[in-house]
Amino acid sequence: MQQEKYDKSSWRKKCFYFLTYMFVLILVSYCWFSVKGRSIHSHVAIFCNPQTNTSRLDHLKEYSLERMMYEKPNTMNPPRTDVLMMTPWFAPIVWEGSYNIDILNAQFHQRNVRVGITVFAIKKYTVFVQTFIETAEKFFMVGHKVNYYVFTDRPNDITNITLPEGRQLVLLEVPSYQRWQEVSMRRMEMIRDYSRQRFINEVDYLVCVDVDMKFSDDVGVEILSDVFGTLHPGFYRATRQQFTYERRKESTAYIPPDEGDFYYAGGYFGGKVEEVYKLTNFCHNEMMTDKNNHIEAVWHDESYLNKYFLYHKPTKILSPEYLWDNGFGVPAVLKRRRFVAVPKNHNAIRNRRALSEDRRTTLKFHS
Ligand code: 5GW
Ligand code: MN
Repeated sequence: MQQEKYDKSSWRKKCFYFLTYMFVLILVSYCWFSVKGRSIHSHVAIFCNPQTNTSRLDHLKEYSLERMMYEKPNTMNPPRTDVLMMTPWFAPIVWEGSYNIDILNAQFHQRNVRVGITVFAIKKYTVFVQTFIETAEKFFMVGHKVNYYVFTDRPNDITNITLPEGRQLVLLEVPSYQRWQEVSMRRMEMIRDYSRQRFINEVDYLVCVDVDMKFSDDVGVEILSDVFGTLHPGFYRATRQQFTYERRKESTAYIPPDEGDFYYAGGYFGGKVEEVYKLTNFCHNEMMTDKNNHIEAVWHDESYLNKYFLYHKPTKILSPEYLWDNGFGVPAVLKRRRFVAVPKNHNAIRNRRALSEDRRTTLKFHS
């Protein structure tokens, strides 16, 4: 009996403990889940709460133009009807009369734009540097911040030119290649490498041009855009069939006869540093692929540039006003000659082997 009584109370006790245990367990797990659930909710709430939300849009710099006096643009009367001023992908083609430089200067001054201009002066081409910079000081990006980047194998041959505040000359010593084709083509690789290391930290835009040139009229911020190319003076009236694109399928620069918008000049392209990096990286890589396959595109770097622009459309195009050669005369559509080839004494400037492969002789033939 005693034993039975004892067992009964012990069973009750056990029951009590068990129920208490279960109650505590349910209570704890309820609290735990509800806290966890709440914390998930509060996590979401942080993102939705407009009070604690931050955005880049809260820190935008406000740009606004001053009051300006100029002729009203006329919707029904375009400034030029003799030339194409817009591509089918809505990139402007820059001709005299198509822009108002005062509006553009005001916009670019507010943004405190910095422009780098690259030229290569390898071997005897150092003779062109002085005229290039002296004329650029008169006409290129006047009033804006400019860095001249002169790539050369002969830094001692470049006479130091004193420049005003906000403009500087930077000499970049680079190797010279034996073949002139290689001298021309390796520009892509060097511009790419310096864009990564240096230009991206120093300038907003790059303008990459030939050095055997002089400025003879204004070249300003109207040329600037994400990525721009220039109509070759020998081909701006030409048909697709006349364009001297690379036509051998074996080359990466190959363009089929039923494709192509314009024939862009190898001696004048540019854009934001990031875009120039992408362009030069593409061209250099395609050149290296071809080199491994023992093929070189017919017009060297220019052929690869034309391939790039076919499938990566430029956001602005410069008319031949920006890259002229007086060997082509002075057509009526050309209201200004801003940047003109300096006639080369081919015997003195180029080596004898280069003569037989002269580029311009062929260009004249095609124009
Ligand atoms: C030398 C011989 C034949 C072709 C090019 C060169 C050469 C070109 C050179 O010895 N040194 C040199 O620095 N260059 C760079 O490549 C110059 O920046 C030059 O403006 C650019 C393209 O060569 P160009 O200007 O002779 O090409 P075209 O088509 O304007 O006559
Ligand atoms: Mn040239």
